[in-house]
Amino acid sequence: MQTEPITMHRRGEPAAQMRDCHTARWSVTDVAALLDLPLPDLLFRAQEVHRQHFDPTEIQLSTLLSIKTGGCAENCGYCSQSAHHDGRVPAEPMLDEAAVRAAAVAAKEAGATRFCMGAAWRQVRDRDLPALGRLVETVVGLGMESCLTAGMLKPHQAQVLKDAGLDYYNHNLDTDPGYYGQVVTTRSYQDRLDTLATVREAGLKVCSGGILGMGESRAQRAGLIAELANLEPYPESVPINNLVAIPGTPMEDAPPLDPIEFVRVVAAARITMPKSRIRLSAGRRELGEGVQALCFLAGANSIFYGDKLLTTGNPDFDEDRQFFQRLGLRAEAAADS
Ligand code: SAM
Ligand code: DTB
Ligand code: SF4
Repeated sequence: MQTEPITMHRRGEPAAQMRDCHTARWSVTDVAALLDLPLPDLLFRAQEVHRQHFDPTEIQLSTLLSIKTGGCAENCGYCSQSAHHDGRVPAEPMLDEAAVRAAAVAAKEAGATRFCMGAAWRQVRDRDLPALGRLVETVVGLGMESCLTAGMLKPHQAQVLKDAGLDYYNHNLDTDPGYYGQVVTTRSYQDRLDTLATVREAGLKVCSGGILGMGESRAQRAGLIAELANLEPYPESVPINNLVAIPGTPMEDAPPLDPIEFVRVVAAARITMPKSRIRLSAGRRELGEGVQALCFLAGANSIFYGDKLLTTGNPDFDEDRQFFQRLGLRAEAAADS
């Protein structure tokens, strides 16, 4: 019996035009073709997909807290927390439970539904697990979704966090595999993929995205989106960061990305990962309100909410509430409200 190669078709589109690999759901060429579309066509396609799966007026709000700042052993070229860079922030001890609870309560009162905790570690150590578990329980006990980003994870560690009630683990692919070596050399792309697989196997939801504006090409931006979209299954949450060029880091002089290019990548993320929360993450201030509004039209439906990210600034609660009011957007309701 003659069998045809297994090729997944998107409705109404000849497979040959859309895919140059039989197993990948999105080839880099597919994604590059999206990025090359005239902007009105790209936004129209993104909006069609967005409206099939979401109310386009509803935005999910995540608040971020750095629970362990600075002193990181990795050399990520964009990061103020790497011990390798002149522009490093001072290393601080891990926050205690009371401080984390207070920040989470304030975030919940301001309307955030997810609380994300970040630690400047290359990897989680077993001796930190009990404290991390208690912080997760604190956040979950407040009726918020919990997210942690703390570097590489081993399977038994992912299981402890899952058992503590953790909902999401954030671990970004950051860029195209072929550009990764220009960004960080103390770990490999495969290390990142392995941790994402570990997170998935433990039954945690995956939050993974990247950074735009690190000097990568459009083809490499397409490569990042294809990598994320071809994860099986693709991440539930996709943060798209606009590089914050921090003085004293190797990327301090990176030329700002054309903001329209940022909008295009958001649209491509929406089209290729239709059911994900696509989050406007670092560097929103630098994008400005007009570009952020275009991103919401391109399918972004989540933000980091609160005046600080990990070490850099972000619009404050009031500023974003007023911005949403002007746009006719509303915050996702909390599960228990
Ligand atoms: N150490 C953990 C790790 O690397 O997975 C968690 C914290 S790390 C700061 C989380 C993410 O923040 C990075 O993967 C990167 O995508 C993003 N990020 C860090 N510094 C940034 C910057 N200056 N501009 C934009 N995004 C940044
Ligand atoms: C993500 O993708 N972006 C957030 C969160 N996940 C951990 C972090 C952004 C950090 C921006 C630079 C800083 O504040 O140091
Ligand atoms: Fe460390 Fe994460 Fe910063 Fe890299 S991005 S230097 S792993 S804190």
